[in-house]
Amino acid sequence: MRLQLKRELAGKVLVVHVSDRLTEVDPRNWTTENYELNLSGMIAAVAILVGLALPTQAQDRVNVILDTDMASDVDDAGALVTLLNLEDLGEANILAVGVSMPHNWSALCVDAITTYYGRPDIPIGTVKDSVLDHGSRYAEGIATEFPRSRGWNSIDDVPEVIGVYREVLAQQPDNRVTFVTIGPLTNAAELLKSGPCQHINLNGRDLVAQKVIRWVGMGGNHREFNMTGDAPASKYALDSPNKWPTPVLMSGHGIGTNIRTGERLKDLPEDNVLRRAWSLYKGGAGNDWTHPNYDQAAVHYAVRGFDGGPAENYYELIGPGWFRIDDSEDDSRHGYVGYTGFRLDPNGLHRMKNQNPDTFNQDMIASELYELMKRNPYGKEPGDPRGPLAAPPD
Ligand SMILES: [Ca+2]
Repeated sequence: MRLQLKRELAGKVLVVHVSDRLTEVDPRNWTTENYELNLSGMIAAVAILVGLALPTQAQDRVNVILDTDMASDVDDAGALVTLLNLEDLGEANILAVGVSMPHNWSALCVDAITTYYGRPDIPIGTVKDSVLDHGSRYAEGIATEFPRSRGWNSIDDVPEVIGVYREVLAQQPDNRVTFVTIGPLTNAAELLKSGPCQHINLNGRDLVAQKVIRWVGMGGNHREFNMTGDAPASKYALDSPNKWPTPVLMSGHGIGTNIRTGERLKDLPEDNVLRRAWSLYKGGAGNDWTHPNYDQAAVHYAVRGFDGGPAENYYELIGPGWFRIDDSEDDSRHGYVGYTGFRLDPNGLHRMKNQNPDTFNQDMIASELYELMKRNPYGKEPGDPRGPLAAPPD
């Protein structure tokens, strides 16, 4: 038998031939044009055709540590919900969520959102001491209006983040962890500086080198906040002799600016946690909820942008090279110091992600992100065959 099927994939047509000849199907080559495979391979072909959303095998999930400043901008809440739904779809595995801003309600807000999505078991940690606390329009509201699971009353009760990261990393196989930052780089630097602990006898930099495959961050050039908000940390993590030892890919400011979502979150029930976060941030449903997707774009790319994932071709990469961080400039007009540059170097480990003019379709990516942000959490879909969500412990 012979069957030819087509699917639009990131602007390219994938053609799959099904024949009686045995040929391997390698999903990493989705963007090449043709495959031939025998009947036994048909299941794989159908899986490719109908669902880039079909659950992958557990070993194919992207293992993610998410480092967030869940406070000043509401896109962090959108990014966490995006990641939780990518996990529910079988594409990601959330190892831990760390908070990079010492705002009293940030980690408790993460507790509430992960509880809402049926994941009260995800380890959460927070930075305790940092120069950064820009306040939040939504973190306290989410933390106090929605059930939480961890029994914390304030930031004082939350585990210190570097200890959480080290314990989680120690338990992982080598080269399997994707470290995702959607806030300032305070925790990345402190992880590198950490010493051996009871979980593993490696210093932080060696631990990262052994366990982390890549760091994907939301961070832009020039004076983008995440790269310069804690400029000394950024300099240590990206531009020092002891800098991060794996490939680093930064999702630039312009990408998130060009991907806009938010307004359709008004369609969700008023007790949906993300709708509520947006409402608190935007000052009620009477206002325009349209908002850039800086952090969601980075999380989306971290999970779907590698190893043949459907977002791999949305972007082009600038580099390799090295980020250069100037942490000496006092820019009181912007309220922070620092300046970021990028120097091309064939031996560099750093890359900047940019829109691929041939395949980047902001409306298409916004639709994907909407699907992920609006998706009902486990057990809350009417008639959900997975059954009701277990009530969080008191
Ligand atoms: Ca952020």
